[in-house]
Parts: sequence; structure tokens; C-alpha cells
Amino acid sequence: MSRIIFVLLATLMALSVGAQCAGKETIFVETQEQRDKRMAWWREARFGMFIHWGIYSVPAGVWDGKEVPGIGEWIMHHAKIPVAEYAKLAGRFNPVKFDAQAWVKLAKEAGMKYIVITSKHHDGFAMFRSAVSPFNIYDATPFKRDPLKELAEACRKYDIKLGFYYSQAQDWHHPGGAAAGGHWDPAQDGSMDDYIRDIAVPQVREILSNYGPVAIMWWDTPVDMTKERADMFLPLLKLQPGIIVNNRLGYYDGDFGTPEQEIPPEALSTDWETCMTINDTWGYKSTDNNWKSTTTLVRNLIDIVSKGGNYLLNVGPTSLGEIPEPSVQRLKEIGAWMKVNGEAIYGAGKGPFSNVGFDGRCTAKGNKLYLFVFNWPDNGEITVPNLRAAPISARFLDGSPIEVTELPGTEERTGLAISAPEKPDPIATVIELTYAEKPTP
Ligand code: H79
Repeated sequence: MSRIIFVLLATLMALSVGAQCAGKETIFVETQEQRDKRMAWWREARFGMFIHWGIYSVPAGVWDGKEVPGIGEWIMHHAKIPVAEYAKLAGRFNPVKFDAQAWVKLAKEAGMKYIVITSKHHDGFAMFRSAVSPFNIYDATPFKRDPLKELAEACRKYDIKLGFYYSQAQDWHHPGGAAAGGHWDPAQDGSMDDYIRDIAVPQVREILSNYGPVAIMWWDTPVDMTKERADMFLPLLKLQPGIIVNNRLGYYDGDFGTPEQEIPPEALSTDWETCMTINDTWGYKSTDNNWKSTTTLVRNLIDIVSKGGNYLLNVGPTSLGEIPEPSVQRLKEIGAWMKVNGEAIYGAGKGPFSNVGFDGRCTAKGNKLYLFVFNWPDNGEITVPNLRAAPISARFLDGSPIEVTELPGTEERTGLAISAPEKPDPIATVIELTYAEKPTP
């Protein structure tokens, strides 16, 4: 029985991911040059912060005294909580410890270049002051502040790009909004077209009008989206010239693919961004302590950049407005590594080797290659696969003295042997190789 459920879930998941990628037309009409210009900052950035914050942080994964399995922001769906009952959580949401500058400074310290925050998740609760629906943080909570406004100001102050997540299709609160697997409360029933026209479209107009520059529009789970419904949102994008959109609006191709909780096995030739949690939940869950190690998180970032992608790493702040301490600690540790090695990440992409031949990865940027050694072999030396030319210089980014030996190669190709530094970085030691020209395999 449990196996059947598992297969069913796996199929549903595959379907939902498939639907997210089944783009048929591009959203923006532009030349390749215009597109490259629009995508330039995003391709350079490589590392961003995802923030899942909403009133689901009040129950924090526990309902009626029991832990509800699954991701925290889905608690309303998983526990089939009636709309009116879930809505009462707003009255208990008062995140007095929220400090937009502290969040932005933390992202910056981690080496992140952009932030994407949930402006409305599937539960239908707007985390901004909305004139469209009273079910929002300004009107329905004792907090009486607009965190998106404060975050937008802080992002401008610290030169961090800001994007908004908005659940355009699923809305379990407003009548007519979609719900994966169907509605569970008659209060959810209604016309989806009315919901799109009267709630989703005007709210997206608000977030694209009232908060200054919006760099990214991050749609999610296009349940029941059609071309006609997607078309309702397209004119709004003109409010933010240069905006970048993901591929989850429905029907349309976006600017980038969105592998969720996974890293593609091989490099992709299109733009893409892996979004991932630090523990197992997006929205805060008091019972989830399955934190990934800093080493895993940094190596994920390296793996992703070596395959030409971005890493959007999630934090789930509490109902008091605080980013959980285990996340803060890891982000600071990532930042310490990035401070030394960031130049091997920013603006870098896929390297020339199909297999580096050691336990690590390679990225490329202009005439430079960066080798990331995760674990040095027992003989204390890595060998680098042959390229057509030898580098003109080599260095460890941490400043350790370097010893490089050219290996006897063929006429056209030269291999290298590089010895480990005295104190290898247990996360990843980075070697920069500079060539006279862009190195080719
Ligand atoms: O916002 C985060 C998630 O809440 C959201 N996307 C990220 C960024 C997301 N929504 N849906 N999914 C991810 C995947 C869908 C999983 C499903 Fe299911 C499988 C929906 C129905 C079957 C998991 C199992 C959720 C409900 C049952």
C-alpha cells in the first residue's frame, strides 16, 4: 500500500515538474544580444537567498499537537485545515524581531547577490500591504508593517537585487484559486478565471508597482494554468523593464529553468537555477533539524556553477521574524569561504573538462580556469587533464605557495601535477590557472 502511494506521489511530482518546464513560447520578444544584456547580472551573481516566510511559521509544522509530515508551508494542505480556521493564524502573527537590514546584511555576508522572497505562497496570504485582499500582513495581523517595503529599501541600501515569489495559480484561501489534488473546503470553490482576474493579477500589479526595482518574478506550480490565464500576467511585466522571470508561469518558457531540491547530473546549455532548502523545509518548521553541513552547501554551489547554473538557497524565518540560528551560522561560514574564493564562482561557468579526474570540480571564466579540490588524494597531488596549452601562471586563492609540474604530454597537449598546500581547505581548496587565451580541451 505504502509503495503504491509512493509511486503515485513520484508520478505527481514528475508531472508537476514536467508541467513547469513545458514552455511553448518565449515571454519576451528580443534579440539574443538584448537577452544576454538582460541576463548579465544574474549570470554573474550565481548565488542568491530564497526566503519562505508566511503565517505557516506560526504553527511551524505542528497542528492539533501533532507534527504534520512534509514541508512546513504546505501545512494547510497536508492537514486539510479549513480556510476560516487557517486564516485565524494571521491574528497570531506578530514578527516584532523582523529586521530587514539584518536579513540583507546576512545575505551579503554569505556572498549572495540577490534575494527572492515569498510575497504570497499557496496559502493565499499576502506578505505585503495589499488593497486587493484584506488577507495580508498589514491588515490582518497585529504587526501593521509592510516587510516587502522594508526589505526593498534594505536591498537598495546594500546593493542586493530583489525578486518576488508569487503563487499565481495555487491559492487555497481565495475562492477559485487552484489547489494541487483539489479543494478540501467549499469556501475554496469558485471560478479560477475570476480569481486570476480579481486577485492574482491585481496583486502582481501591486508588487511590481509599489516596491521600486524588481529584478526577478518567481512564479510557482502552474496548476490549471492555461495560455489564456498566463496571458493575463504578461502585460504587467512591462512595469519592470529588464525583469527576469522563471519558467513556472505556465504555458510560456521563462528565462531560466528551476530544478527544485536537485542538481542536474550534467551541465546544461540554457540558464538554470537550483532552489534548495538548508534543512528539509522551505517555510519554518520547529521540528526540522536536518541541516545540511556548510561543506555540503559550498560544494553544492561549486557543483552548480561548474554546470553553468545558479544556487538559490532558502531560509525559513520564524513567526517572530528571525532566521533560524543554524541557517545564520552556515551562511556566515559560507561567506568566510566565499571571501577567499568568490572570484572562482562569480561570473564563472562550465569548465572545459568532461571529467576533472580528481575529487572536485572546475569552473571557467575568460582566460582562467578554477580547480576546486574537495579531497586531496593520499599522495597529496592532483593531476589536471591535458589541454592544448599550458597555463602561464597558477596560484592558490588562499595565498598558499604553489608547486606545479608539467607532465610529459603529447606534442599538442600538456598535463599538470599540483601538490596540495600545507593546509588544504576541508571545504574546497581553489587553484586559479591563467592561460594566454581562453583554454580549450
Ligand atoms: O515554495 C516551495 C514549495 O512549497 C513549492 N515550490 C518550492 C519553491 C512547491 N509546491 N509544490 N511543490 C513544490 C512540489 C509539489 C509536490 C506535490 Fe505534493 C506532490 C504536490 C502534490 C503532490 C507534496 C506531496 C506536496 C503535497 C503532497
